[in-house]
Amino acid sequence: MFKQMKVWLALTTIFSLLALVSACGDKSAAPDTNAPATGATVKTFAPKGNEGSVTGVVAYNGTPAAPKKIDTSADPVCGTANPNLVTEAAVVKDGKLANVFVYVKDGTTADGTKVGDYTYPTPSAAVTLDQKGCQYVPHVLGVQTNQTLTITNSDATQHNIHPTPKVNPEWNKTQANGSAPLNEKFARHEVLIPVKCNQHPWMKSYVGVLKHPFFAVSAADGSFTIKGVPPGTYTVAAWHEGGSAGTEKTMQVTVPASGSGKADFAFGDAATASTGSGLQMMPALDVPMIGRH
Ligand SMILES: [Cu+2]
Repeated sequence: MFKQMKVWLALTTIFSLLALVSACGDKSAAPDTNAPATGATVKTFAPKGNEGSVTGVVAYNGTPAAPKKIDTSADPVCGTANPNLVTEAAVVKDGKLANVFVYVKDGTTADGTKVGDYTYPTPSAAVTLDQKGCQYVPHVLGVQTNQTLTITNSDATQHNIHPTPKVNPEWNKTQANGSAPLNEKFARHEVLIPVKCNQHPWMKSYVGVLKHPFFAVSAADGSFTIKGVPPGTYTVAAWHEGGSAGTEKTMQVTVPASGSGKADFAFGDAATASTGSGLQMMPALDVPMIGRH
């Protein structure tokens, strides 16, 4: 009698534990990569007035592949609108690289809060991605999670916008010439989402989706400024397209109160070589973006 009771108690305990484990499993599988780390106190980020910035220039060492002229004969409208359309895989001018997505990847603000443990208000202003001259303008852009991305068609032809994300839902939508803008959102952090056009195979764009507003894209002269960064020490990442998933380099940057932290990056052949041989200089880490999420 006693023995039976013991067995029953043991079984009950095992089943309770199993239930607990599976409940935890469900929780960790919840589809929200924006959630702060388990146990972290959720704080809403609010500027204190002593924010600074991360500034820098992205260089391109070596000679990039020359832009290729795009054959637009499949759609005469594109050839008329943009007869000199070229590829944008590496837009380099005077050794400086445009279209690099630079962002705060990780780090801790001066008050000891990890940047990922804050929640950030969603901006009410939309970011626009235009289709103009049968290319995406801009070529690289950033939005915050759930911020509206307005997609416009300035061309006299039809486009088909087709983001191919890994963690957000995939979709594609036809946008005829003259039709209303599309308003879309991405709910989850993802750096970066490739965007293509099913009508025009050369059209490419990349959308970085971050939960926070600390990102920028390098301009034609390679320069960028990430504004409104709270004082702290961060891992700043620079991402550039190429290969299957692009290349990302990172460096540590300290932003002083109301000041500026410097983050100069370099891509290209020579930059890759120096990354391999100059460990004592703590060069920017060259991390191939394989299996990122
Ligand atoms: Cu198109």
